[in-house]
Amino acid sequence: MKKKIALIGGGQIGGNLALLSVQKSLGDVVIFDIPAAEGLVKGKALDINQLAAVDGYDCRCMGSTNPADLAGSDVVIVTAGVPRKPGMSREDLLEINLKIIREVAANIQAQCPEAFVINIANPLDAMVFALHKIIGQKKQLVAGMAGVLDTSRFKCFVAQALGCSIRDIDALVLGGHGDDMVPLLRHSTVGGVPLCELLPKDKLDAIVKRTREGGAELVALYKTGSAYFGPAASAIVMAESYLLDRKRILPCAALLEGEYGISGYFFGVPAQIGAGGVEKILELKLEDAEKAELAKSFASVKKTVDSVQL
Ligand code: A3D
Repeated sequence: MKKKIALIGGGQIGGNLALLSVQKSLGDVVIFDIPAAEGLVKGKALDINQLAAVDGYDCRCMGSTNPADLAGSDVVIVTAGVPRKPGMSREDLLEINLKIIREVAANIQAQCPEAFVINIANPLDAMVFALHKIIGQKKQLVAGMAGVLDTSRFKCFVAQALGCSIRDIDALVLGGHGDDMVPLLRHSTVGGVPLCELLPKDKLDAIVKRTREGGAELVALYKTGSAYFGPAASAIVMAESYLLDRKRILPCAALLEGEYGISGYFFGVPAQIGAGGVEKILELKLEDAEKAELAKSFASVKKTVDSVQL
């Protein structure tokens, strides 16, 4: 039987999620949004169904504003919320997006409480925390997408600096989805060669800075919103690993219970995603300086999460 993918929020990222889900034959798609956006999501679904004939995709898309259409979903990807505008921090979205997330969580709880939920809405680490708390699912079934995108941005800048194929870069960005995320230079390699041997320190520092500010760079260019192609592709990799039981190790925001010395918070760590959801969290042996960077990132996440009133 075909799988069912619910996209809660049918805006910029939601539309791209729908397209990628159909193109990768992951399952049938429901793009769900508020009544004011009914035409938008019905239009996107119709447009994608018409495109399906061109390349012969077998998955179908529907646009809906009826929560009952979420029932039976295997995966839910949440983008419902407001994106940043130039000059805003992700934390500036907390109050407005928290209101939306409460409604989203209630719909998931009522319609598809067994689904694997991937959150993209910002501020990422606080919204995924709120979703998990309200829905009350087991921790394996909720994750936040940020690390795949942040790592992809890092790899993009390394490939540009070296003029090499992005495929040969192995890297990892951990921590919160904020300006103090932690690209792990010591663990990054290019074709097996340590990255730190290939670029001088000033170039590496510039890549780390640009990665940390990668979201803001796009907000400044787009002016009316934030990135959408990269975030959609990154969440689809997580959904695919769950639906196909790929057991890929992907950096994502998972609920920690003692790993990395953190308990009770979602935080970006390498996690194995398979049919059981977040099946395993991998712990890296970090040096003192890396631990200090991760602690700084966690302090920012904790501050935002602790201000969440549910
Ligand atoms: P946008 O194009 O505005 O789409 C958001 C959609 O959510 C709109 O169509 C809204 O109508 C819809 N929506 C609002 N309230 C509800 C509700 N209660 N139920 C269902 N749908 C609702 O934004 P976008 O797609 O560009 O971004 C979505 C979110 O992703 C924002 O919070 C961004 O900040 C965030 N984002 C995160 C990343 C990460 O890497 C984590 C990257 C880029 C954007």
